[in-house]
Amino acid sequence: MSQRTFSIIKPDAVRKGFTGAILAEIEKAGFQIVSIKKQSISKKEAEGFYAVHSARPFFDSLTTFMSSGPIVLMVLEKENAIADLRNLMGATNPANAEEGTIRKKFAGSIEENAIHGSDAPETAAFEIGYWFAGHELV
Ligand code: DGI
Repeated sequence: MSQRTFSIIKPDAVRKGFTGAILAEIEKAGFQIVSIKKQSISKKEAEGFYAVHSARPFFDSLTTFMSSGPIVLMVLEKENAIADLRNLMGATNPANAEEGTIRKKFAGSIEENAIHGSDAPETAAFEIGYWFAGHELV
C-alpha cells in the first residue's frame, strides 16, 4: 500500500548545489513528490522539529546547522516509502554509508549529512504535520 514520508535536503547539500541531483535520485527510486518547498528555518523551528534529540550532546550544533541556510522540505509517496527512503539515504555517518546511497554520494560528515528521512510511521505523521498544512498536500 502506498505510504507517505517526510524528507529534507539539508543546508550543506543545498549550498553545494546538490538539490537537483538528490531530487533525481529520489524520483529514479520511484518516489512521487506530493509537495515540495524551499525555505530557511529558524533555530526555534529546528529545535521543535528535533525535540526528540533535545537531550543529545549534538542538539545545539544540529539545530544551528539546520537553520544555517535554505533547505528543501518534501512529502514523498510510494509503496514502503519510509523504509525505502532510509535505504536510499544510507547510514547517518556517510563514512558508514553503502555505495550508491545519497549520503555516500553527497554527504560531508555525520552532521552535514545531506538528507533527512522519517524513521517510522508515527514520526512521518508528526514531521509532515509540523511543516505542511493540509491544503499543501492535495
Ligand atoms: O535519522 P538519521 O538522520 O540518520 O539520524 P538520527 O535521527 O540518529 O540523528 C538526527 C541527526 O542528528 C543526524 O542526521 C545528524 C545528527 N547526528 C546524529 N548523531 C550525531 C549527529 N550529529 C553529530 N554531530 N554527532 C552525532 O553523533
